[in-house]
Amino acid sequence: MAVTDHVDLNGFMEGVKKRNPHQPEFVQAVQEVAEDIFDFIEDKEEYHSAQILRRIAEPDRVVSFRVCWEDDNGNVRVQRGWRVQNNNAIGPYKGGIRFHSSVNESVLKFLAFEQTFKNALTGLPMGGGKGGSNFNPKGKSVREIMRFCQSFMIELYRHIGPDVDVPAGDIGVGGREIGYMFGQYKRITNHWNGVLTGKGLEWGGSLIRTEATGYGAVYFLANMLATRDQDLEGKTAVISGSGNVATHAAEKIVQMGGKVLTLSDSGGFIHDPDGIDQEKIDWVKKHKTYRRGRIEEYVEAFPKATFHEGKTPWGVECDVALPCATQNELLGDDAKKLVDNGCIAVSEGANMPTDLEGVHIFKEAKLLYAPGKASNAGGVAVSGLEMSQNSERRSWKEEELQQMLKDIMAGIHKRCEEYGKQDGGYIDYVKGANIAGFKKVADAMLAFGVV
Ligand code: NDP
Ligand code: 2IT
Repeated sequence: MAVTDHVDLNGFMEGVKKRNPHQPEFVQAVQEVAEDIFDFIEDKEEYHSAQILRRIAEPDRVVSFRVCWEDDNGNVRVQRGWRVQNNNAIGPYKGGIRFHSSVNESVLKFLAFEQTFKNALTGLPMGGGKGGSNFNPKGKSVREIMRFCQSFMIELYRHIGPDVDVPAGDIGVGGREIGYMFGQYKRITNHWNGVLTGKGLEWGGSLIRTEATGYGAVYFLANMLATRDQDLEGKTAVISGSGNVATHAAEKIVQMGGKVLTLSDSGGFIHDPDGIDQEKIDWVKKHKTYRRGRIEEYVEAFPKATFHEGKTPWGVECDVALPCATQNELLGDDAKKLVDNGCIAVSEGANMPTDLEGVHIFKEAKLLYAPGKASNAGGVAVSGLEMSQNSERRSWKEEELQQMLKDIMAGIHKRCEEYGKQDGGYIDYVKGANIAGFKKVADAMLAFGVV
């Protein structure tokens, strides 16, 4: 008899907690997946006896390293860097790099675990990984950021490669940081290859990679609304964050006829009742990226807007909501507020922005609710297309890539529908995404035997 025959969901989670003490984000991500997978594998002995879920929830490896760099005053600074290689059953490890003071092993393990399912959902051959550092880019000069990126790559380069592990951007890591890291990788190895994605267009990057996560989250939202014969025309949207994902999600909402009411950062949120149109979005992009400003300064440029210090935007009445900042930024009470205020759909641009209580509230209210691993997969999908273009040594046209992104998001929606449709027609996107992602990785792992 298989060992796991004796283990129910609670027993499994007890083991995960015991093996991963002080890693609440990782435990949370595993719990959300395990809740669905235990139902799915109940009558599937092959997954039990091969201990597939237990193996996916144990990273292939976690590399942790010291990163020393010198600040502009000549002080030696010491940070910690990591690369979590969670699972490479269906392709090379793939996933972003995050630079933020909150980064630790738990956060990166949760992100690498989620990435494994997300990448499988795209239909492209990519395994799951994630990396980063507790380096805080806020207030650092561009030279300091460059020196940090170079020092980070001096260790990271030996763990990555175009057929091994392909990092990209995430919070605090955009085109500039990818440039510094790619330059250093090339300098150390003398190889020009597709080892990183999110590269500049002049040096191997793909068109629409920058926009892809935010645009994809809105395409996914439109796919969900279509199941209820609705679209975005005239809908009001509440968005959190003001970085890459948030600003491009806002842009696509506006293009599809919606009205964006809010954006935020770690200081609070701005509410613009007139709507944040393309001109205002362009202002935010410049302000946050190049001037590295704060969102509260929006109200000086656009005085009809208000700034709400230290608050998240979920109390603002809206039709649709897109959390696009960070994990656990939308809690149970926030989910209740959204439901009570008549919100009909939530599409996550961020990874695990909604806590478990919030997820359960959305599901009970039968909201159209897409977990990040489904709705924010557009970014990594176009990263996958960047890898293909690098291998082929050619660049595809913008129209081709736009169409591929739309098709990939529609494909993910279909896979979620296939595994998530409930009696009565409600689509449980969390369940659909978890099972579809799991099945693909699990079947590959079964083929490899006990490794
Ligand atoms: P950016 O660094 O461009 O922007 C991050 C935004 O989130 C900023 O507005 C930032 O505010 C805010 N933020 C970050 N941490 C916190 C926090 N602890 N509390 C409140 N606000 C916070 O990152 P991205 O837009 O790339 O990433 C946003 C989310 O999307 C993340 O969850 C990321 O994992 C996810 N994602 C990103 C993808 C990509 O392609 N870039 C792909 C798929 C998912 P502040 O300036 O104050 O720090
Ligand atoms: O969370 C994510 O999917 C990303 N940060 C993008 C990863 C990638 O490899 O493009």
